[in-house]
Amino acid sequence: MKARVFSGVQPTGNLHIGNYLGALSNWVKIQHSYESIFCIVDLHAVTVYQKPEELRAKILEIAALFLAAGIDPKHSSIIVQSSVPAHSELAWMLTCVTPMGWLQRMTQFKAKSAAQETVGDGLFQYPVLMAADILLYHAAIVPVGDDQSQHLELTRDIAQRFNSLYGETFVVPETKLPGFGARVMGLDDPTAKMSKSSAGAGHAIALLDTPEKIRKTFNRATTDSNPAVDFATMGPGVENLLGIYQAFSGTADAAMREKFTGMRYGDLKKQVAEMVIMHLEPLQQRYREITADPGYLEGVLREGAARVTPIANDTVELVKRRMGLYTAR
Ligand code: AQP
Repeated sequence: MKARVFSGVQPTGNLHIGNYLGALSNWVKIQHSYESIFCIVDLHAVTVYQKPEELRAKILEIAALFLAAGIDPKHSSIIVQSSVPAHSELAWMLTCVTPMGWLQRMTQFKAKSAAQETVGDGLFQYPVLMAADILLYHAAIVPVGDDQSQHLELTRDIAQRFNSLYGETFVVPETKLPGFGARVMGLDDPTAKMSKSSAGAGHAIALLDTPEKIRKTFNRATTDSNPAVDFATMGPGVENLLGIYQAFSGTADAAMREKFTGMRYGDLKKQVAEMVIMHLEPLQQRYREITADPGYLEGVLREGAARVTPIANDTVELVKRRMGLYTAR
């Protein structure tokens, strides 16, 4: 039997090349080596307020982008988190075994709560729900970007704590970071990770941006005071641009040095922009085809939920029995 993989994306903001390189493109590469479940984590999205009609549209947009990126729905299950109630059920049980101190250490909570006027309890509990998402399917591998490493470590701690309290129940999952593109930085500020919720015009390249917009955004990207690429002294902005080129093209380190050493920044930006456009154009074409048939998309999500629900329900039953909760069976 193939090991199971689980990963997810929040239906918030516009999916960008950081999400693509850190998550989606790796899912596509590994999906056939595992039994794969890819999730649109809408319950995570509502940890901060979302306009209902926008959220609903975003869920379908992200599902279409999963397919456009190359997720094969015949092999991999694409699911919306809230359509499988067991995610919420298990999250509560795991909440009860998770010390608050563990959650207080989460850097993403600190960063996200600082930006909120009112901090909902859901934002604090977010990593427990994420642990439930993964542990529900006994996923062995979780392919994510580097920003999720701390949450994955917490998932492992929660699994181990539950197992030690109630007996061997959960698989303790491994984090799988991509070789290139684990942390794509903002183009306007290369000290901060590229993020969906950073609204600045020059910050991110969205997967559905037009070629003109992509060229313009790269053209404005922050570099450093050198006139041209110098691998020994380059700043984080240039490193980020080179990293994006390398991640999209798969160029080896030596070839990167040969190609880019001494290249003026204007030319570097053009090269990176064209490489990204070349990869995104077919994805955008597939996206247009997929969204032309909303019935197909809804069918994929229904089928995904139907495929994984028995696995999820079995886990909840097992956890209830382990904890001494009432089960009819
Ligand atoms: N900049 C990034 N570089 C590499 N990987 C990234 N990921 C996110 N940003 C980068 C990876 O994309 C997957 C989905 O992310 P998410 O939507 O679940 O959550 P996020 O990390 O909170 O994404 P954003 O873009 O920062 O969104 P907002 O601004 O809404 O919080 C994850 O595997 C993540 O590692």
